[in-house]
Amino acid sequence: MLPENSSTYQSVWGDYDLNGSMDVFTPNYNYSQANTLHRNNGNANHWAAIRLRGVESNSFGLNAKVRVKAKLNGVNARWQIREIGADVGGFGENSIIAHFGLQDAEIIDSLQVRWPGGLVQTYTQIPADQQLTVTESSGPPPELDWTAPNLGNVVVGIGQTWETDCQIKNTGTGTLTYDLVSNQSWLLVDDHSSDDVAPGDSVLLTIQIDAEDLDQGNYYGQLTLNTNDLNEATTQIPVTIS
Ligand SMILES: [Ca+2]
Ligand SMILES: [Ca+2]
Ligand SMILES: [Ca+2]
Repeated sequence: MLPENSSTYQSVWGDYDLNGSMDVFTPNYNYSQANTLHRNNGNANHWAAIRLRGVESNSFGLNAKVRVKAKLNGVNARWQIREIGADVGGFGENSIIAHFGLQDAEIIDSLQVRWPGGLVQTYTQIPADQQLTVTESSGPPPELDWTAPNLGNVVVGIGQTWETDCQIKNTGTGTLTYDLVSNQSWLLVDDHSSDDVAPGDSVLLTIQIDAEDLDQGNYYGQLTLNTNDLNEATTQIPVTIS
């Protein structure tokens, strides 16, 4: 993996490209030699990455313990644990994002974060294959309640616009924060694209497809809804027009 005559004291781990597989970076102490990054092309196994944002504790969540319980190979529900640290050595540090390999598990049964100050946060039924941010909070949890609009095959005449409404509701007991992002200039979300929703409240969004400047043909886009409801943290909605 390392080039010949490479001079190093250590390597560090992290999933820099978020493909679910850990990559290795080796800093070189000899200035005339390059550092090396080994990109791991990975495999089909499921995974999860947990990033911490401390509020009362230190902001990286150093010394926090992250535990994940999942049924590996469909049978044994087992716990795995990572302690967030920055204590590897003098030439580099491992990623401070807790990374878990989950084999065939598509769902995390239980995620538990124990902060250095003693606070414990627990979440259940979280989809695998994503990076989640857990913010230190003793407050009650939000609960996203919405139905993703079906935008799978919208027929919009060239030169025309089309729109639909979509309601985002918070049926939980803590504030819901969301962010709805489009990856195409012809796919628009009105000015509530990012907001806070108080418990019991809801927000009505307008999603618009603007084909005014498009040529005849098929177009593909995607909306992504990010929220602080951990088991519905990311929802992707494919949008196709013809
Ligand atoms: Ca990777
Ligand atoms: Ca939820
Ligand atoms: Ca829900």
